Amino acid sequence: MPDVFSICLMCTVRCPIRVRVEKDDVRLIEGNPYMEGIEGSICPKGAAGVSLLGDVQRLKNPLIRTGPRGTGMWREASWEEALDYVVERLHQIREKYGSQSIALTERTHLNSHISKTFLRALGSPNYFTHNSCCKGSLNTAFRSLTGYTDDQFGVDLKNVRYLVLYGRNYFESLELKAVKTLTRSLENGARLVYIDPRVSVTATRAHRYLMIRPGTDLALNYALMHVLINEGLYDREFVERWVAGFEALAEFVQPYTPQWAEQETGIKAAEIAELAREAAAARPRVIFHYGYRCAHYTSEIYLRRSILMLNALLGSIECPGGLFIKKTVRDVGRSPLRRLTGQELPAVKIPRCDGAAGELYPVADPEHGVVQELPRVIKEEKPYPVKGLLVWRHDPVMSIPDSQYTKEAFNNLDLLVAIDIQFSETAWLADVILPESTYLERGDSIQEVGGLKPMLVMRQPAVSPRYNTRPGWQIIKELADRLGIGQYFPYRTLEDLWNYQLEGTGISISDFARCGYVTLADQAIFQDRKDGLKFKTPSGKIEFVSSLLEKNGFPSLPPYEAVPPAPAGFYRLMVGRAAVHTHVSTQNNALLSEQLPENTLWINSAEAARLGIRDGQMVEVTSGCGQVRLKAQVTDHIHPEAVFMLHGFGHTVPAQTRSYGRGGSDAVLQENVSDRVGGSPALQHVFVTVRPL
Ligand SMILES: Nc1nc2c(c(=O)[nH]1)N[C@H]1C(S)=C(S)[C@@H](COP(=O)(O)OP(=O)(O)OC[C@H]3O[C@@H](n4cnc5c(=O)[nH]c(N)nc54)[C@H](O)[C@@H]3O)O[C@H]1N2
Ligand SMILES: Nc1nc2c(c(=O)[nH]1)N[C@H]1C(S)=C(S)[C@@H](COP(=O)(O)OP(=O)(O)OC[C@H]3O[C@@H](n4cnc5c(=O)[nH]c(N)nc54)[C@H](O)[C@@H]3O)O[C@H]1N2
Ligand code: SF4
Ligand SMILES: [Mo]
Repeated sequence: MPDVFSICLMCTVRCPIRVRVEKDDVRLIEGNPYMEGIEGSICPKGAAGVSLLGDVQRLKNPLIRTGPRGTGMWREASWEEALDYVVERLHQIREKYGSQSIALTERTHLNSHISKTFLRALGSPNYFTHNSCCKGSLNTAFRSLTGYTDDQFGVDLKNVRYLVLYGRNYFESLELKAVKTLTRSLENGARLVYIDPRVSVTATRAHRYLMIRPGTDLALNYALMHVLINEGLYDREFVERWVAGFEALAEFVQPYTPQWAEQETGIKAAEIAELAREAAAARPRVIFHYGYRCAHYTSEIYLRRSILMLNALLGSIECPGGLFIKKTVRDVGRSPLRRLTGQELPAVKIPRCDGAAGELYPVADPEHGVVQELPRVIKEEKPYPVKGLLVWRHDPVMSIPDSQYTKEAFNNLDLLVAIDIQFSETAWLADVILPESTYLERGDSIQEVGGLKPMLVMRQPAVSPRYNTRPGWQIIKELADRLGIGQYFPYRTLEDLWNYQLEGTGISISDFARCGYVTLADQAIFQDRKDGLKFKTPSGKIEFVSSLLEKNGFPSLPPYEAVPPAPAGFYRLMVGRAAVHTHVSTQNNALLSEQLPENTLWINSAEAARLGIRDGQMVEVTSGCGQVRLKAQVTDHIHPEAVFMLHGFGHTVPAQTRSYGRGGSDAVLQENVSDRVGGSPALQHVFVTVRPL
């Protein structure tokens, strides 16, 4: 059986895999057995990748819409016709409204340097990724403190002794390597603290579980800092050398005693103090995990900053068992992979339409944009019209709060193009669908993986495309050729693309043959904590008082403000993920839909009894934006102020029969309200009522 080493794409974690192939068919997908930390393991979603290939409900040909949006009236078209159609419309839009009226949004992927180049070459600043909806405020928090983005940092779970997770539900919201490493560390005596208003699977693995009142983690953190500072438990040496603004923090946290935080969080003052002391005893091999999402309120930036500041106070930065700055190809003295974005491209002078790095979101990352602003821009045509939208591996209708609004906004587009592998909610509204080959049928740009030991990993096609589909990098190239910007895409084949990337690195395609990746260091690389740490802030230190924030008019340490309490009769809506599904994209997978066909509404037993709701009964959940119906899951394992549902269900595309109408969508209920500093939508800002049916 020939083996093909590649990279999984059933979610975005991109685990290295080995695909066992027989007669151009996939027999088995397993984790790459050679890769340290993976050793052959795969998660349920990764294994279910086999069912993508032969799925009769996948996209098989380019499609052009023939009826009103959303009615499912399509005709099949040849690639030539579909691409010509898109290009003709793009020309019309550019002529009428200017280049800036074309936007592209995608879930960042290995070919993002290609899509970015495409937009730049077209003359539009409006390139977006999903990032703001995932961890935009975390990104801003990192930049405000260290000058690095969150992507440039990692956590050393292998050597950690004390790990604190704020709703970072590792054992369900999976990263395979992390789960395996963490499991081993726990077996070897590491302690786990888990904080969540809901008992997730990770909570059941914790040594200390804290059922915190929803949205109050920041109060807990200020009290933890209070104890660490007032009891002199912090790492004085590290703080003196590497922190700017410690005195300001020390003064700032004085009112925030554990007794004060008990009122806010519902966690006993004594337990808060104990947590601080335990963590300090394990320093520097302590991680307060900065997570991805957790609370998602309008003040999220300050929660993320507080978590990072706790690590800095304990000196758990750039050391074994702590946070580390990811090392790149440059750190091992090699040239980085070439990217198309490295070419001389036309300068784009028009400001972004979403206000990232502008007036609306002065410190949000313009490299990713604030994608949840896009529906408003499209609908209101302010600051200018955006009339053409390309969506590549992204489903904004389900991944941006307030689906109804997003759908209405998309009605105002002259051209909506979806590049997907199946009918997403967004594709269903598109004018043209360009079907991409699945990750098992295509290769992509080589991935540079930063870490303690940097490496390069390759996605290679395992089998030939089953239908009339193409890789995304080819689709963009063909559009570019037709638009007269083909010179910025100097490749024809996958090998051309790989060779372009590898030029000057001293590595060749054949180096990937043995196991699909190339390691660039034998030993973990750390910077010198005594004198050699390289923070990219103006002070060269971790900035508790942040130049980035202050110069843009935002305070570094604003007084604590509680999240708005739920009005009587309302609940806070919390959301999260399950181990067997990826966001909004696997609910129609033939294997995974059997494992978990629908979501439920978790509701506290006492509240359910008050409302007359039985376990398993259908309920109606209503917010100011919309309404969904799903089954109740009555449980003691959730805080009485909140209800919870899994994200990703409640699909409305009839052609996707396994997910159609199953469960409810959180995005229908959520309001599109953002953290104006950090740039993320406050997904859990919304309150809902629940009624038995
Ligand atoms: N299986 C699977 N794994 C995935 C993904 C996937 O789709 N499926 N996606 C990947 C991606 S892109 C991401 S961003 C990560 C997400 O990884 P996580 O951030 O771990 O993911 P969520 O599942 O969103 O979990 C959020 C948790 O926060 C809790 N929570 C809600 N409100 C509060 C609060 O006020 N305080 C605290 N402390 N907790 C709160 C919720 O109850 C929930 O358990 O997962 C990654 N891994
Ligand atoms: N309401 C709400 N919104 C959220 C979240 C939430 O919990 N609730 N979570 C946020 C988070 S953490 C994240 S990371 C984002 C994720 O947001 P999205 O990126 O929108 O979600 P995904 O499910 O990862 O996939 C999006 C699309 O990619 C398509 N796709 C899968 N594989 C391929 C491929 O090989 N090629 C192409 N072209 N397309 C492919 C899928 O069919 C799907 O339509 O959503 C964010 N938005
Ligand atoms: S976590 Fe699972 S689905 Fe995600 S990349 Fe890894 S194996 Fe694939
Ligand atoms: Mo995410």
